[in-house]
Amino acid sequence: MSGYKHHYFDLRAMGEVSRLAFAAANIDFEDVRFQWNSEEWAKEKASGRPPLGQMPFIVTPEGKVLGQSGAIVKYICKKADLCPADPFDEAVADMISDGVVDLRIGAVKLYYEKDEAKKEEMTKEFFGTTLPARIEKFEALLKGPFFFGDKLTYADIAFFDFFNNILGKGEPAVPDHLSKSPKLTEHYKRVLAVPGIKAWVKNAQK
Ligand SMILES: N[C@@H](CCC(=O)N[C@@H](CS)C(=O)NCC(=O)O)C(=O)O
Repeated sequence: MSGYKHHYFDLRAMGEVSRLAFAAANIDFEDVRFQWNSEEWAKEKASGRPPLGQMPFIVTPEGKVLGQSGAIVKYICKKADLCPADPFDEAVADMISDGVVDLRIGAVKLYYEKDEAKKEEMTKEFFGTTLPARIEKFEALLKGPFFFGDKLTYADIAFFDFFNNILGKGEPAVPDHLSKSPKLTEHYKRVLAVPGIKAWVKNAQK
């Protein structure tokens, strides 16, 4: 074992992208899972160990602790050389990853909306306008085969996680939302074909 420990709820949600980064990087890790609203998590949180009081967080083999899914993904990808080499490209990779987080926040808001009429309106807006517009922008940024040419980076992992995990319920099939973009459909398939990712998606809890 590499000595890394990843902590998150026993769910495929915000902490799945950081699990996926470990898988893409071929770094094995202890997948520590807490039950939602459990006493174990309450105790862990009260201990002060999670740096921002949230999950996911990781503990490195040296005992260092890091939170925030985006920071964890980037750290693991730096370790495994899954980052663009050029500083501007790295900033673009951050832009893409943050652009995916915008979508993730939008999708999560729909899930938690209690007012049915409002939820319907928000759902229409998100899937009819926000998501297609962002897909078009992402397509324009794709150099191919990955966002930064031949090299898989954390931008590809973040993008894939949103479509596979958040919209596609962790199933390997290309989600319908990408059907109007042959380039991004191809990109989804390429990321899924990365051996560590393929194995993770196949075995991940559905
Ligand atoms: N921006 C953070 C959000 C983390 C977050 O919201 N974590 C939630 C679960 S998805 C959490 O830890 N909730 C439990 C709590 O706050 O006690 C990230 O991307 O890691």
